[in-house]
Amino acid sequence: MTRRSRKSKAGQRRVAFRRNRSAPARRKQWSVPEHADDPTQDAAGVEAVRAKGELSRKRTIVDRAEETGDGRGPLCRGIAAAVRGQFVEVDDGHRVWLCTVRRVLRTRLIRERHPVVVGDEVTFRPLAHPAEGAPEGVIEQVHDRRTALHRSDGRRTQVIAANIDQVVVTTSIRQPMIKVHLLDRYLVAAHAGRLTPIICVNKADLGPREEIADVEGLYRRLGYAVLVTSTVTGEGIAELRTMLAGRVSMFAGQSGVGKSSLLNAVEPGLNLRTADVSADNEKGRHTTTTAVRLRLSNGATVVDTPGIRALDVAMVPVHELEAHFVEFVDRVRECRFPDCMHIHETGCAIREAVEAGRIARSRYESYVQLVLERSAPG
Ligand SMILES: Nc1nc2c(ncn2[C@@H]2O[C@H](COP(=O)(O)OP(=O)(O)O)[C@@H](O)[C@H]2O)c(=O)[nH]1
Ligand SMILES: [Mg+2]
Ligand SMILES: [Zn+2]
Repeated sequence: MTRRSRKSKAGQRRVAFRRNRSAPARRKQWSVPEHADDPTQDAAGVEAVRAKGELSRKRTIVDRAEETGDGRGPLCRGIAAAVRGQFVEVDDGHRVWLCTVRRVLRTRLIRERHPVVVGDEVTFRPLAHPAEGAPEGVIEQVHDRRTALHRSDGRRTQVIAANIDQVVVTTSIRQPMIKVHLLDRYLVAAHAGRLTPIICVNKADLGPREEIADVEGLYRRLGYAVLVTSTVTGEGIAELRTMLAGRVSMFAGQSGVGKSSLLNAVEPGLNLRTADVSADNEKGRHTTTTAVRLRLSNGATVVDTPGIRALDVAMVPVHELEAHFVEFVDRVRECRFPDCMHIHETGCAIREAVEAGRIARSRYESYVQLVLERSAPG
């Protein structure tokens, strides 16, 4: 095996995949022609099998349909687990490949900050398999995203993570202080991306209990799943673990609220880095610097993200904002004007509901903030 690994360093890029084959290949000319006379190739190549041992390693040669026939070797499928600068860590289900991105992909998607984001399904071409360190490759294709969480300032849209099922919008009440408007923006972004939000009120041990109950009550009444957790007392952790099982969940929320700590509590041994919140300014330091996708033992897949202070949701057209505030939806048709923006129009059913206490003022303010910043010049 070591001998063959060294060979791969010398540029024989197919060796890394051949070395696990049960029938030892003896041909010197690895690269051409592709599998034409190789009866074992089909079995090894048809499907992504996740079994243990010898067989499981073969699945790296994934899909015969993806052969390019250009003599450059097989293509593999994987999922972007982390994006670090120009490098993407691609998880093929067994190991992590360090990949660069084919330049044509980078230029084609010029409006996005990076053509590949965490959670993207990619097809990559294996390059080298060094004896030490991660195997290397080049991403040739990014597949269509099933879902995506976006942020946008109106000029540029950034995908925060792709192919996720639910967003765990995490907040504390104190240390740092809750930012309800940020929470509401996450809910809008989740709705717009067709993701299910779960609200997680963490640091329950710090109280104050009445405020926790207020937040919990408000969002439960709106129909959201709300968890109250503490990584100190263990409150709500089992419930959180259950809600993550079998799904792909992204943890979002401002820095220091305990996203990484929650994941560590859900899965002992994960050892994600966490930060102390400085008592002076109540701002968490950014220990999680890039989004990472991790698999947990209960079949959950989680994406830990660095905290962000502001979330622009300009990808949602201003007239569609009301549709993402669930308590507005049934009331807007009672507004006098059909194109009512619910800001200063007379006969506005939304504003009447706010005055009557049927819509929470904090929610209405979140909405107004989003509308006004959109109409602000510049
Ligand atoms: N009191 C209390 N502190 C917590 C809790 N969860 C996390 N912390 C602390 O809050 C700080 C920030 O946590 P971290 O997980 O890094 O937050 P992240 O930035 O959201 O990932 C760390 O010092 C944690 O020990 C909690 O439930 N209660
Ligand atoms: Mg973190
Ligand atoms: Zn109105």
